[in-house]
Amino acid sequence: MTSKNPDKPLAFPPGFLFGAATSAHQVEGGNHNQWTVWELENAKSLAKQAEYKLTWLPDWQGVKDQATDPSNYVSGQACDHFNRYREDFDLLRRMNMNAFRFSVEWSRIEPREGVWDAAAFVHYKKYVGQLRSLNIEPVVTLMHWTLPVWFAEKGGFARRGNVKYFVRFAKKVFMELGGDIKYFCTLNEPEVYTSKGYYWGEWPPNRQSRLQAMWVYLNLASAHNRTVRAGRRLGGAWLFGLSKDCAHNYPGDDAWLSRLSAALANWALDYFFLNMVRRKLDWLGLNYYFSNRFFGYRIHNPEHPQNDLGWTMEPRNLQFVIERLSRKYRRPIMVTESGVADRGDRYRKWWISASLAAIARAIAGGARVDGYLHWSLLDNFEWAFGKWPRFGLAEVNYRTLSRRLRPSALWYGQTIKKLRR
Ligand code: IFM
Repeated sequence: MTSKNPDKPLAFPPGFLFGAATSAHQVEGGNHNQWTVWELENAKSLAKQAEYKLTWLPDWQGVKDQATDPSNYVSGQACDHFNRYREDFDLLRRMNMNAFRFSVEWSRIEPREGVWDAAAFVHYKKYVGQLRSLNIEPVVTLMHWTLPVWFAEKGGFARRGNVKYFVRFAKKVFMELGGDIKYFCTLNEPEVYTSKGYYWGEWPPNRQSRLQAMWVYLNLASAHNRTVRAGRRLGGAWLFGLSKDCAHNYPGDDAWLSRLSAALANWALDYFFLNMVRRKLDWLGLNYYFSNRFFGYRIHNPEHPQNDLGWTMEPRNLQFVIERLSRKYRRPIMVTESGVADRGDRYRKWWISASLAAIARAIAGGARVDGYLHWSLLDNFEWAFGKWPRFGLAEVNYRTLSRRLRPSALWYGQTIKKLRR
């Protein structure tokens, strides 16, 4: 599936979705869920830990003041996107985008068990309506890591019996909002959610148990499958997928151990989960940020530039991940996230341009790719790192809440204009 002519001008199929992505908790502001509770409990210690854990970052001096300030770790009003979404959708329009991925916040919709908040649905209906009026295709995520407090207190996804609550929430969303939606994304990055919260113990609920992590992972697969089944029974013409974080794992040499390690990484990190849900996928969402080059069982990446979070950037390898997943699962792929933490906007244009070229090569080689949704539309609350990492096409001033499209965003907008058919 490799392109025969890598120098061909970029070509994308008619209707290809060029857009951006966000998640509710990271941008909306004013939420009350298990993450907001955790942030308030941990802000001081995260700020303190930054003083010794983050000093190795490429731009530590530039981010130090924010990273050592406890208020950085509290999402609070975030970008106030909940109230300013019209202004933000205008940014999409200015960038000539035709798609936008966002999540609906379960804790707003069902703040107490079995109690539905009509006002939350009114809000999301207007929100989706506004996108439609701008001819922007909504891609709706149901679970982007935040949970209502009552659900977390019941044990969240660590209990199989709790999956039914998620399915009930999803059905409610299908019935209330489904009339205007084509693409539903059930889960965002189940592996990151599980490993950070239950294996490494770094995120809520701070568990470190292999057994529990495995159980949560299996329950998430079940949640996806049951949600899609429920959605299909309702009879809407929806297309269901999920967003899986997948890296390009590759051997750095010909040694059998390097090859085996890369293959095992693909299996353990991607196929194990995807094989459980493959029958219930109309499309596969791919979140791409990383490459892992194996020498033996160790990862040693080439000397490429690093983004502000210290992540090595190799956007062109997106092609190989698309080709691998496309060969294995034979589903349309949608790049539901890909981006860089880059407060100086030094790398973003290069990242986007290399990513689009990678996608075009994968398409030319026979893969079906339906969209590229850049992470992220706005600077936002980057979980346990707080607000200092800047992923936005639009820079957000957290004091005044004003937005400004970065130069890379203006370039991306012009590029979309040329590429859209
Ligand atoms: O901000 C996150 C997002 O919530 C999930 N995918 C990765 C992004 C960058 O870390």
